[in-house]
Amino acid sequence: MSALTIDREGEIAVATLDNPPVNAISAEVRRALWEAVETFDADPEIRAVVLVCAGRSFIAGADVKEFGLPPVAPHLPDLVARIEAAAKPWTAAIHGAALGGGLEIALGCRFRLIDAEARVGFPEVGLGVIPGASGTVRTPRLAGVEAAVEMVTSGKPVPAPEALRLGLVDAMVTGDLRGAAVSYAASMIGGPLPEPVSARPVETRPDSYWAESRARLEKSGETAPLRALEAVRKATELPFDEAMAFERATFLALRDSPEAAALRHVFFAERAALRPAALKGVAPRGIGSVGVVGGGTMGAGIAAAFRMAGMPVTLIERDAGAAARAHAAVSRIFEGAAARGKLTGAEAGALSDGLVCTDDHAALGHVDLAIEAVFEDLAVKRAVFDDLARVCRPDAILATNTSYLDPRCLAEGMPAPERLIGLHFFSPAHVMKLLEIVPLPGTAPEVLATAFDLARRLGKMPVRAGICEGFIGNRILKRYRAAAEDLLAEGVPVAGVDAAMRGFGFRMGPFEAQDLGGLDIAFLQREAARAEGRDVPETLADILVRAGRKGQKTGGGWYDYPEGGRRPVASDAVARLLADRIAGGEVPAPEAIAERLVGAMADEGAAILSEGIAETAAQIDLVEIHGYGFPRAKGGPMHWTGRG
Ligand code: 3H9
Repeated sequence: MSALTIDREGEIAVATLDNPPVNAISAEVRRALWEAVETFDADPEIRAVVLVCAGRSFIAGADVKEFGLPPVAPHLPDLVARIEAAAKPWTAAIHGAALGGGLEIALGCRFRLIDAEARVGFPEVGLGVIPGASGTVRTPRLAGVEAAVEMVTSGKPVPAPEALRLGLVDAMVTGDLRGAAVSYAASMIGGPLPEPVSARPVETRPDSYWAESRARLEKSGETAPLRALEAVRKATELPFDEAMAFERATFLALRDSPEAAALRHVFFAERAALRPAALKGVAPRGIGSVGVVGGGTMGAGIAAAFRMAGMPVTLIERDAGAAARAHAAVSRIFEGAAARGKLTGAEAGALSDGLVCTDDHAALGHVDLAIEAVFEDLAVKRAVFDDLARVCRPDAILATNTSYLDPRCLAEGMPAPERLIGLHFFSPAHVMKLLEIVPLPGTAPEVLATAFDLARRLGKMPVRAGICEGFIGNRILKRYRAAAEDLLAEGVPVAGVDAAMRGFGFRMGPFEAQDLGGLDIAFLQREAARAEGRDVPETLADILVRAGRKGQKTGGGWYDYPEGGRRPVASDAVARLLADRIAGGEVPAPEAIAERLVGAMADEGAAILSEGIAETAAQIDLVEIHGYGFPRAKGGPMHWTGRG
């Protein structure tokens, strides 16, 4: 069945595109649209055309699945030009989203109507490319240079009212979009047509404008936004056809780049992560209210995350004073968001008001989900779990936020094991996207499905993790840190390792990151394991912590931080402390350092995969990107090393 159905409404042909799930433009869709233009042009009874889409959205863009394949005619820029040159004027009726190639098709139409709830945009830079079918060339002719630059370099979609204000669309519709588009198209029959967008004039801008825009974009370190800027500049300085040729060549070159391949890998991995195949058809439970036990940094962040997703939260602390402090800590998160303009003062107030902090466990009697986020100690956590089993409804889901403990030990002998699960948030929990979901042997499928559904509602990236020390993320972190210490032992300076990883694309290197978070947490874990009689070799970090160097909070860790500042300075004290563990040697190039450390991450990832702790290499990549700052444009350690 063709993706395009044709209906007639008097002299108007209504072409309905139906290519689920998001009407992406595949080769078949391009062919069908091309044939439709030819057919309508040849039909004397048709005087105008309306293009609408079935399903939840107008066209969401070119079919990203085809990006790895050779381009097949008719090519999208030619199709857009063919629609624009049609003898019968086309009207695009946009609902949901018109993105990338979808918006480009709309720009080829003579008229554009938009549903008031819809949005339009060019998200291509997020895939490491630029618009490739006239987005950079037609948009400045319609919406002006500044708006075009903002849209194609940021990738952010604009809502319907803004699209109308910018002149990207001709009218905004509330209600029956198809009917409105047919009436609109009919009303234009016989009248003078507006010039096609390609024939409209475009303003130029001085060199200084382009230099400033470039300087602003260079900070991100990404290639595609800079290339998108160049393409808009060409659109203002060259004739239409030459600007189109530049845009197309740039699009094709970027499409074949390793960066774009990595970003496509992440794009599909992220979408697959939200809907695990194993849970297809398993209905999640509705979660209307949440309890959190523990109001420290982690508990407060978790409570804030649930409040921001609109769920009422009850937080339990050990006494009334601690409960009041926890309430203040969570409220500060909302106030901070309001100060940064992310929330209004009233919204921040409402979020605080929906949080109850108390020392009375019985207050959790009504919640659908309770999460313990207390101190990382088996006995303490087990006592909390026992309390929860006592006070919560028998069907409430009970979750542990443990990062290192074995949740099976925590749950041992508890009644109703089907409702127990691990939900491992990352600090700060209201910011970090990663959520490791750790099913226990007895966890019911619908409890697991509920965890994935919750992740979606919280705007988190869920990854299912099997049980082992550190699950996926912290296990790889341990290996990464050990490999970084190996480099120090071979004579690479601390700052040399950090600079190499920043050069690779991390915001911070492994040592400065430890100084920020504190060296003592991992140290205490190693000490606890040693106390249990396990063989945990002395790390270089242990030597620093024993000397009182726990990171920025103690004025020094791997670096010195003079006068309580945050600027790291190479430390003579560290050099002295580690002197007899460090051999002199040839210092590898930064690229070789990064290759070695990312290789270590991937080696651990491969072990994790072979043990079934992670289901796919792509999920390991998501853990590193969303939990540990791995550069998205490199696709994650498994992808980058060719193992994913
Ligand atoms: C482009 O257009 C280049 C042109 O300028 C030039 C060309 C020459 N292709 O996100 P969802 C799939 S670049 C293929 O969960 P939502 C997705 O994988 C493109 N597949 O839905 C998933 O599949 P599955 C520029 C696509 O309702 C399913 O659709 N456009 C594409 O939360 C549902 O996706 C973009 O970058 C695609 N383009 O959000 C738009 N898009 O069910 C990217 C989606 O098998 N897309 N799929 O897992 C989006 O932003 C969101 O999908 C959208 C819907 C907002 C549309």
